[in-house]
Amino acid sequence: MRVLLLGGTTEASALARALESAGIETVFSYAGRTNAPIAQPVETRVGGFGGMEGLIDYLRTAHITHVVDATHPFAAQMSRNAHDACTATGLPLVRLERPAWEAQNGDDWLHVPDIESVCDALPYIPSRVFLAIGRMHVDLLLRQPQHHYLLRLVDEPTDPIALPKHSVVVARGPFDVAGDTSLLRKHRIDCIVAKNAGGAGAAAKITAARQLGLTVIMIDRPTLPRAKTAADSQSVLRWLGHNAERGV
Ligand code: 3Y8
Ligand code: NAP
Repeated sequence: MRVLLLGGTTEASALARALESAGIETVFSYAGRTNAPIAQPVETRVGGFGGMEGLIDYLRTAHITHVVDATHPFAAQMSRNAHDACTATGLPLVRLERPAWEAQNGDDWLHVPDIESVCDALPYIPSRVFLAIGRMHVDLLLRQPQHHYLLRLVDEPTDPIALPKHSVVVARGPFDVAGDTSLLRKHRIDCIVAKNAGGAGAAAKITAARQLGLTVIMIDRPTLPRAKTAADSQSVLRWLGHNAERGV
């Protein structure tokens, strides 16, 4: 058995530790989006595969027998490629999925279907907005230049940020409620833009927003192809045990 673990999330790192402890041969895969991704206790590869075809080639040349998609719920292209490549090769695939966050008492959420819809949900009057969606989609907010944006990025930005009024905080999660509460207070934030990432690593800002009575513009998840899913590491290990006779 040789598992390809498509990673880049808190849950993927926890699963890598569980697979290593179970003595299951594993290759952890990063896209290579950050300068210094967290080291993993298993063999690790960094970089894209070259689309679905490149992934199919990789699965064959690397003698992969099982694929676990533990990527972020917004890493939709990777999940689609993994689904299509496993369908084409007949390799077993499971997706490690963390439940979406659900609004609780005291939450003030505005749901938007995708990142492109965030702008229309922002208030018109100049506000102070915590844009907690990384660096890839910042330019979409240029249509609302009147706000002051707080950006939290994993690495120092290499290109200038086009938003006329912004501050940058460089930090890698997982984050905690005390830290996010003081961040929101220090920057006098009025509203937060967040992806419905689920999981614990990004949830602190949602809890802090509830406690501070702030509006959250919540971006709903993209739809992914149907696949076998698992909720935690133990379910994946059971799935691997169940499928041990296939693909070896
Ligand atoms: C490269 C691996 C671990 C994984 C930790 C989780 C938690 C902290 C919270 C906020 C939101 C955001 C962002 C975020 C979080 C975890 C998890 C998570 C959100 C690393 C990592 C990689 C990435 C890529 C990066 C994206 C960006 C998104 C920042 C490592 C640290 C905003 C998503 O500069 C860039 O290009 C960054 C790109 C994709 C979204 C974007 O579009 O900018 N994650 N994040 C992975 C790879 O190369 O394959 O560097 O070690 C992983 C983590 N980020 O093991 O502890 O599990 O969700 N990541 C979002 O949720 O909105 C930050 O600030 O509150
Ligand atoms: P994406 O848009 O779904 O994928 C774009 C391309 O990046 C893929 O087609 C693939 O390139 C490559 N790629 C993505 N994940 C990869 C992986 N784990 N290993 C190897 N190649 C990968 O992905 P994304 O949203 O940019 O996310 C990139 C990484 O950051 C993923 O590991 C994800 O788990 C992590 N992450 C993303 C977010 C987020 O908000 N999107 C949040 C936290 C962590 P090829 O087509 O060339 O194979």
